Amino acid sequence: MIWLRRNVLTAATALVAGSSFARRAAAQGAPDPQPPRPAPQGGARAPITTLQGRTLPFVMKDGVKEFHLVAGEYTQEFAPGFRVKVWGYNGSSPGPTIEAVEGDRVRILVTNKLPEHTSVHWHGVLLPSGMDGVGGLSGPYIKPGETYAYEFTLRQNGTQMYHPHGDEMLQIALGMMGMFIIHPKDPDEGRVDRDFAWMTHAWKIDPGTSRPNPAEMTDFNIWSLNGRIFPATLPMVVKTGQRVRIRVGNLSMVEHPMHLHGHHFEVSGTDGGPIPPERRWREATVQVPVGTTRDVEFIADNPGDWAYHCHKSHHTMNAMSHAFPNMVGVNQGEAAADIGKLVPGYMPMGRTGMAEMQSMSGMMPGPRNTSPMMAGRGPYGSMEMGGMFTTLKVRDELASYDDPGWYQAPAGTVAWRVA
Ligand SMILES: [Cu+2]
Repeated sequence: MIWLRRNVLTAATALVAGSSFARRAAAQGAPDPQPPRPAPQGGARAPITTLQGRTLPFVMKDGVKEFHLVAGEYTQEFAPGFRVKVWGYNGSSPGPTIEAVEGDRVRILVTNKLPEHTSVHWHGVLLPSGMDGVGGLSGPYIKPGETYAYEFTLRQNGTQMYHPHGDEMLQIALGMMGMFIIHPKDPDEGRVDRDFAWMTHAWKIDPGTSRPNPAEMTDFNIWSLNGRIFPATLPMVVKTGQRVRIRVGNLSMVEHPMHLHGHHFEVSGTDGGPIPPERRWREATVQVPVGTTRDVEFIADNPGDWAYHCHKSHHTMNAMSHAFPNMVGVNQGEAAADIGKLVPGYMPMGRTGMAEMQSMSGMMPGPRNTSPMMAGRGPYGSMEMGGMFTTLKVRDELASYDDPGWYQAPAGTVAWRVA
């Protein structure tokens, strides 16, 4: 299947998510995956961990927390060797997480380094109409080169977001978005030990190109968590017994059912704020609709390496084409031999499934600047995943929250071959 080879199998390099990639990403100006952070304001509240990203710093000016977002175009490495021209904030897409406390007065300066006007809408934040950032409706646009100030007092807590509200189709498609997390005033309210934030996104980036196509409405091919795709996503590392919150934002065009293995969680919040304990419900998958956020909470009481991923199976794959016939169950034997005479190196694929493509990753040449459709190696072999996939690593003992490596399953606790 020539078209399979050309369109679907886009393997060029073996992908190994590791420290060398993180170092290289840092050297290119991308944020350090888990930078050292000062103690959180106001006590022992767990800070937000934006894996592969960071929290936006602020300065105090006359009792106001002043933040500065810079909108611009950046080159971002979604996975080793796969560079994408994104629009974002302060060097990345998503932009840095804004973290503040209920009751804070915040001033957010926004400088526009884009070639066209923009604005910033504070999604779900309760504020005066003139601060809402809908270009033309609540205020003027920020023209290229200009800096505007948005200033308001936070009178809620919860998981909110920020994004442009002007040429939205293009600016959001190219990556302009970020999380805006407001902690409760009382640090004991909703207290957790680990607090993770993920921003999902869907992109159309044709293999071999680096510009996301903002005209795409439905046929996306790259699915990211905090601006990276598996296996370049970092694991959530927690200690056994810790209370964990995972916050997910969705400003893509598609909903994402986010599934956690090994644990049940309670859905504890939306972009409408925290859900009172008596009204929470238990799930192992939470649907994160378009244009909203979901928080989930659980006790990490099950040591191991647990998959955390969008449950749409096409969202846990990397660059792919959907324009090929269904070859599952089709015997290509004789035709393959005939084509092989004409096209050196041709090999038939897809009859028994597509897992065979995974084993080809890194062996066959593909277009430059893309990522294998299915990738990632675990302790027992290839994982055949991509896109919106990462892991929750629960350990009884931890020296730090750096990746502790693969779980060493106790003897007799791994499924075994019987025939
Ligand atoms: Cu999804």
